[in-house]
Amino acid sequence: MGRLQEYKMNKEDFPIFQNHKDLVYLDNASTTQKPKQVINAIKEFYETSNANIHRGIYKLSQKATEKYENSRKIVAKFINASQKEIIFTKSTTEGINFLAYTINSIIPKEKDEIVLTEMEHHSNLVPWQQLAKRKNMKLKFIKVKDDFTLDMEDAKRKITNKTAILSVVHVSNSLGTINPVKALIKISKEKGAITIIDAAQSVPHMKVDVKNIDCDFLVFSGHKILGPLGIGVLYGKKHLLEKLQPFNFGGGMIKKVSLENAEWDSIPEKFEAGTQNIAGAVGLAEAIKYIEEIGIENIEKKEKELMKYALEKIKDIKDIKIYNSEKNSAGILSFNLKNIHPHDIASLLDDYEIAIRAGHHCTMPLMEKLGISGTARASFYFYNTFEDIDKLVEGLNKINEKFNN
Ligand code: 7TS
Repeated sequence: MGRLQEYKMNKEDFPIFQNHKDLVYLDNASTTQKPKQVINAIKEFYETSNANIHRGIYKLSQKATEKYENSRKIVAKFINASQKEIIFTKSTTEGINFLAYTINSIIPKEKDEIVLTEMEHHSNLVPWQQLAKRKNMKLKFIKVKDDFTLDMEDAKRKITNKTAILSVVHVSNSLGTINPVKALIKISKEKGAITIIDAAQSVPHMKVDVKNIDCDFLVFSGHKILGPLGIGVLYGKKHLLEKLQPFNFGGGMIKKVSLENAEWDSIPEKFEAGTQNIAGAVGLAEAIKYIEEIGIENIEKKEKELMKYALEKIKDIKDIKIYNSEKNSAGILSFNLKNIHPHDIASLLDDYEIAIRAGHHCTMPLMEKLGISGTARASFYFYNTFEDIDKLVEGLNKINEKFNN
């Protein structure tokens, strides 16, 4: 068949699949399942190393601090950043909100436009709407073409000398489209804009090198890359993080405090006020080690094969409409069946133990543009199999037989 050798790319390490033997999990864009190595690393942290970090003189606290900082190092290396450029957050959403609250400290007054795309997740839209309202700035949106890719001619028109911020999604969670972020960043740099990448759907699935794409900031969530819930990453270029004002104030982020004033610690501590999700960082680092053992390139390759196979099989289903760019899509399959609401598709597939997502996927403006209320979405990760796709197709055919005959 010429299928990829599966390396460790199977479900063996994932206890959820032992506990749900028939589960066909195709909602990886929402959150991924966790291998036992990640679960054990978190358990081990609490059993052997739990203490608060950066403050204890005692050995246990030093051990916890070492583990936390080592996690930062592992994350940094994974995206080709330096350790000081990695700030732990709660999630992608928190990272973008943090930027929307602090970025004004580094943008020139005469620049008052924020450029996004029509395919942004609400997390990379609503925080900017709020900033625009607070600071009287203007939002502009790069158009999505009929083939579900970005209109780069429109991007060139919309990104101008007035652009303060370009914030774009790397891989669309609704369409799977892989956006040409490097080219968008280059255009924006020429106009002196700050560039932000929402990498929630790219970092877990493909090689992302922040130096290569040359973004100023990049955010992603741990739970979408085999890691635990409640830990995320904000990458920022060192010289910009040094200039940026903190958003959360309190313990752990100061150098010196008097009754009236405070001086900030250096980066990254300046942005990590209060007790951090130490076990979350440890779990995320373990997840990245797991990914590195397989090789992110191998993951990308397998998901491409899964997607190609899925697109080939699914297009023969009666009355299906597909919302993917055939040439340029990550492993996110978006579709509708005639006369059947996407929620009904998801609910009927659930009867066959197939878990997919249905709805607007937190991209309501995109759905409105497409003239639909939502789609059914199957999203893959490396542990998915060709058999999972066969079962999805079989399920969809059965649903069609029931409703469209
Ligand atoms: N940006 C993109 C592109 C996303 O896909 C998501 C979550 C977020 C931001 C927000 O991430 P969070 O970890 O802060 O919640 N996307 C989805 C999804 O597609 N289905 O559920 C969550």
